[in-house]
Amino acid sequence: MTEIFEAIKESAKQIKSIIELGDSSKSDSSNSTGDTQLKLDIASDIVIEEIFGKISSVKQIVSEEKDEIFTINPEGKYLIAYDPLDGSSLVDVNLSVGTIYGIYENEFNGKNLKASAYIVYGPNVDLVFCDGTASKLYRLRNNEFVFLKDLKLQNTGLFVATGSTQQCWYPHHKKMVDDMFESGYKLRYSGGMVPDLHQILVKGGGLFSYPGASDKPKGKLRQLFEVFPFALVFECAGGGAIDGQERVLNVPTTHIHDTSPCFFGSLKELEFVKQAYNG
Ligand code: AFP
Repeated sequence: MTEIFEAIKESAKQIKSIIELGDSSKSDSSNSTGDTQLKLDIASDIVIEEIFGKISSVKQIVSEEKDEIFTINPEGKYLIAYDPLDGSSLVDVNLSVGTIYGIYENEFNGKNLKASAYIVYGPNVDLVFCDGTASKLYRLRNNEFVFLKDLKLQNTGLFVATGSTQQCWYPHHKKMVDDMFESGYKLRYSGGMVPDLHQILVKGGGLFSYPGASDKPKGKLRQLFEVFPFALVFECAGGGAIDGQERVLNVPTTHIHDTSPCFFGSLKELEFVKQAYNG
């Protein structure tokens, strides 16, 4: 796992440099789910593929930008699913973006997720690594990642990040969100899940939701590359992650690009979700 952590840190430094080069224009290709790729998406994907392609403990890698799984070392132990540059469309409006990793064993599914990590490229470059017991925050200083603290969620928080298109929300979801605002929660939503979730984790509490809705009944965020890695981070920080009913890491995966409705937050806020979604 140490060489994977080192590879994550090296990839982060190189992707930071790519973002600073500033070419956020569209490429003439699209990814496996039809999204138009930015040159940044492709360049970031190449960085990670090259770095992880040299690690003997890695058996397979799969990118959110691709449809095929690549075998690196058939004798390797770990399966890596990654989103090379989540929220890349926000670069040209100078908002924070991120990279997300899920580190699995045996199979790509929630039950086999052993560790996860994410990087936020913003005013600082922050890295959170979760080994399944603690979610540890590091910050890039003088080109080295320095440990800052273990992330700990309070039982409740102040912020809600409300994803998906509001006109498509189911009535019970809209009522839950309206009730939360009525009771004083503040909206914090940038459209980038990595900084939006990082804010709740660092500020110590709140709720991020990307629900199923009439336009996307299974939500938008992808299980392997986005939902499961953050679910582990939130659980290890003393919070949780559900799909509305159950622990999201228990949701079955049938295809590598499966999505899931997802709610990440402090325990009190997740109770609001369970009440709203379970009558
Ligand atoms: P892009 O990668 O296409 O910018 O989408 C970012 C994202 O996957 C995730 O980071 C956000 O939480 C979510 O989409 C925002 O989606 P909505 O714009 O539908 O709220």
